[in-house]
Amino acid sequence: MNNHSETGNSGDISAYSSADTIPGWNKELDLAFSAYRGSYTPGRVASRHKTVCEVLIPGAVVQAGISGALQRIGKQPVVGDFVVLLDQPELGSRVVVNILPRRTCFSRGAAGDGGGEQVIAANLDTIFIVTSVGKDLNLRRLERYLAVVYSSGANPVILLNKIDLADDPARLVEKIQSIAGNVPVVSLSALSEIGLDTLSPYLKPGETVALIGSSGVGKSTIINALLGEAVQKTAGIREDDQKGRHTTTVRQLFLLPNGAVLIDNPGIREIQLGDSSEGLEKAFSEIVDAARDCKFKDCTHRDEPGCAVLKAVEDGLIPEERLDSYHRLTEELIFQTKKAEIGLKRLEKEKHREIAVNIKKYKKFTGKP
Ligand SMILES: Nc1nc2c(ncn2[C@@H]2O[C@H](COP(=O)(O)OP(=O)(O)OP(=O)(O)O)[C@@H](O)[C@H]2O)c(=O)[nH]1
Ligand SMILES: [Mg+2]
Ligand SMILES: [Zn+2]
Repeated sequence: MNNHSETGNSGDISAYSSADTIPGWNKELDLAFSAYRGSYTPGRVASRHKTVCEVLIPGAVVQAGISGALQRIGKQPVVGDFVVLLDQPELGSRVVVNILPRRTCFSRGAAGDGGGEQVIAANLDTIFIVTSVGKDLNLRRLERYLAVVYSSGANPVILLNKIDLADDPARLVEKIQSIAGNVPVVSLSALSEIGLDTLSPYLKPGETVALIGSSGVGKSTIINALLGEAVQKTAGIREDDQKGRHTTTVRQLFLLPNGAVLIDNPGIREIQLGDSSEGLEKAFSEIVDAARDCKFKDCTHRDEPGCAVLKAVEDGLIPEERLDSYHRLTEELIFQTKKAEIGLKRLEKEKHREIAVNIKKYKKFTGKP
């Protein structure tokens, strides 16, 4: 069915062409889509560019614009979204006219002082948080990732890549496990193809897995290894600082032969917490559990008498660095929330000003007082 492929030049397209359904499609989506008839078809966003999306439809990948109505209400289709397409054969084009309900939603706090969140991928079942042996391995950063991933609704799994470079990978896994709670930690080497099989429980047909992490940790190399072909470009680390070069620049969806979906992401420099209070609670569940026995309901676990968390630290049950981390991230979250509120207020003020100006213009135009 290769002749159905209409766009794209990347090596992954052929992988789609054998698909006769949309990977990840389920009964709920069927129900949501049943409201549409006639010239509407369902699809899944494979990659997103400024004004167009590449959309996976049964047996092909097509390009589609984004309807003006969607843009006006600020609804942005993202990679992984299941969408409703309107065929316009007379114009020879398709447009995304709606986004079907998202099962999970991975966002990050948007840059800039307006606060708010930016959804970057949708309908993910699992998120592989990828780190690698060497300088990238940082427990504090992993805690932050865990909080953000938990708040997306997807299940986190931590991947320690490049174990071919480690003397004692088991010790590193143990170190990571100490902050990961029940989150699985998988060690592997994508380059030497060690440990790739351990990922199969997360790569079931119809399941969607996204890979996130710093640039250069090997996300694209893992995708290539799992697909068994070099669909994604990968690149060397600069010798001097071990920082990656941001080789992947576009977020993109790939299909495994068994029908599982992989999403490669550009490297993340620093992940903002955004609206992750629930995620933070999950990422620090041992602190939240201990806090149930604090004397005061609003205990901040800093210096209050009868604080069960401080007691657990004293008794060596919770490492002090964990509590420090929890405090730091909680403060950051409070700061982010305040910033977002200020941003919202300012937006509202601007809107009022705009309305007042429009009323003035209208009065001038009609001559009404
Ligand atoms: N030694 C070793 N090197 C690896 C391994 N996996 C990846 N690399 C190398 O690490 C470098 C970066 O890999 P990429 O896959 O491009 O990293 P990435 O995470 O996709 O980076 P961005 O696209 O920039 O976010 C490449 O030179 C890979 O060959 C591994 O298991 N062991
Ligand atoms: Mg990459
Ligand atoms: Zn306390």
